[in-house]
Amino acid sequence: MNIYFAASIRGGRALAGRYAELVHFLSQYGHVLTRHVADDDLLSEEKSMRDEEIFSRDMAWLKTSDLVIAEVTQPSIGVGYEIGAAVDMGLPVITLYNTTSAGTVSAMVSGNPGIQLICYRDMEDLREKLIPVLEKGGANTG
Ligand code: 6IA
Repeated sequence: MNIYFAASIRGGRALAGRYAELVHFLSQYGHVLTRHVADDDLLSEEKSMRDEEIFSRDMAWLKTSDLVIAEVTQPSIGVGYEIGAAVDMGLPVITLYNTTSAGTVSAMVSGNPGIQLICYRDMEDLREKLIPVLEKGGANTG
């Protein structure tokens, strides 16, 4: 199973540690195409790629994915775009939101019946909620 993991990059890297935990966890269930979103050196590495190259590569990866998992606690325009594109492609989309954060989830995510939203307190809570979904390959989302 190809998993496209989406998480904030230019939207802010405050939760980069959580993204790394998630990539590690998700790798037990499939091939994570977007491991770089958990990379600490990402913002310096990013300078070597043109934005057009980043966009084309990510959209190509999205088309080959079986499941999209997006961490939406830290708002990010790129993540929102990827979620919208994935919904248009008919892919199952699971969004993850940490309830201990000060923010709120966009209504474009929480109000969309085609997107599954998992609210979690901590990594342990998230694992418990994600495992049954991942074992079904992301089926029956929404
Ligand atoms: O607006 P944001 O930058 O927060 O958007 C983040 C989302 O856009 C992520 O889910 C990524 O899939 C995608 N994205 C944004 N920048 C990059 C990027 N930079 N590489 C891949 N995907 C990106 C270069 C990193 C690299 C050379 C290691």
